[in-house]
Amino acid sequence: MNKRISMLFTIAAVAVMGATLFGSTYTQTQVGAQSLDISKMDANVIEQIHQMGGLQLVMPEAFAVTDCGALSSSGRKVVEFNLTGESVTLPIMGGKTFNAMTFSGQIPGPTLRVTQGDVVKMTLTIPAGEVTGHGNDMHASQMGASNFESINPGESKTYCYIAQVAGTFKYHCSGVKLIGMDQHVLSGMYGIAIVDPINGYNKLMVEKTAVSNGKVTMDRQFYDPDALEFQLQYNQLYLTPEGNYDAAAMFQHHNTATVVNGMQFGYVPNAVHNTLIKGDANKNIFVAQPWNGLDLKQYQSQLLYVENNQHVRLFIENQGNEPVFFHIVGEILDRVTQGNRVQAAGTETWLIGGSQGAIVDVVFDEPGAYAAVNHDYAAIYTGAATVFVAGDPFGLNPRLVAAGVIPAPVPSYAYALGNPSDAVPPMGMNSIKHPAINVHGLYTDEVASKKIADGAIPLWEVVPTLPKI
Ligand SMILES: [Cu+2]
Repeated sequence: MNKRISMLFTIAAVAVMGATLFGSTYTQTQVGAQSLDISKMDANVIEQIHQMGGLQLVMPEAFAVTDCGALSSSGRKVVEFNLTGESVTLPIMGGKTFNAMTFSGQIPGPTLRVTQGDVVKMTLTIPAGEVTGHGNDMHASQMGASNFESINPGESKTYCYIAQVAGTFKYHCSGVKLIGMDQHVLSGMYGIAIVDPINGYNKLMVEKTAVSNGKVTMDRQFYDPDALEFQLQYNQLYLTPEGNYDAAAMFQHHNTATVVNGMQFGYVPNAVHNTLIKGDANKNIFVAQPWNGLDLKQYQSQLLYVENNQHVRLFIENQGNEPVFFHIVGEILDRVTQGNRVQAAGTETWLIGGSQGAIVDVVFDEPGAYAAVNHDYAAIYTGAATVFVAGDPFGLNPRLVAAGVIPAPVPSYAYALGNPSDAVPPMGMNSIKHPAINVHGLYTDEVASKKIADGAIPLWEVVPTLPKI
């Protein structure tokens, strides 16, 4: 057994333990010290605030007080960002569904990508049949909270702002005048805005050592600012057995699931990898394969493929209530940036608090499978494990070429299978184009169809037609 396969089995062993925990204590406290007994809260006060119209009395302005007209003719590039607020039913691991709230039929919502200094013109539309009003709070903006008021079903409103600061920023539903904000966000109404630095990203320095004339010396490696990019958004689900939002569980930090881009274990090996590596779709190479099977279409788990010695940039956002201890098993984070300022270099783990973003740059030196985790064990075992595969660790190139799946050896399996659409952000000024994109995400079927129309590969249709290897 070679080293990399051995490592994958190590990950699998971790997953077995996770699955065991799942079965016994599905909902458990991650941060017990922060528990709050909702039964002791003064319900009259909350009701009183509700009766007063939420925060309207103290912040009486209308939704769109920003002057889109003046900003549109200010000489800045105007980027329109259109969202809808829609309640839909979506799957949860294990075959059940939950009552989700979404921006534009997907969790997370669409990613906005702009350059520092651009004007963002955000329009939120609530369809006439929607069950509740919604709002939108973009952390990339800097304006009074009254701009994020509620929009009623059948209405549409717009606000504008200048994206002044570079970085990764959350956006989220602000509920109905802040009432129900927790339910709306934790049911799926969140996304990110990536604001690229006006002068582009900096080149990446990775510290290595070398042996020269019998001495061990510093050997700094420099990488071009252009990078292969991914987005990873962490959150929790708090659900009743019927799939409804469970506020009492939220106040006690008793989460039902930890999700990355809306799904538990959404980026782990699937039946296709079993077939490729084991020759049998049902012989798992990773024990936790909850989104396995081509029949799951856009919900089937998919791996993240990168090349060795390639600059990889990760846009990470913690959308949830629990801290994220971002760590990649088998790697050191080469650089961590927030607001285009380097916060750390050569660090093992980076703490990302609630509603905080970070940009992590990393180079995967050796072929292998690497698990990016929230290094909170409760989070790992409830869904926060994401597997990157660098290079050709399974030695598939000769077999794929011989079978005619690919014409020549490839530097990553992305050339054969693509990378998952929900993990790939829109292109920016220093983005390396992914060789292919496959359809993957907590999407409605309508959104998945649109991804296919835009060129993403529906692997559930394509894989059965590929030559056997
Ligand atoms: Cu909402």
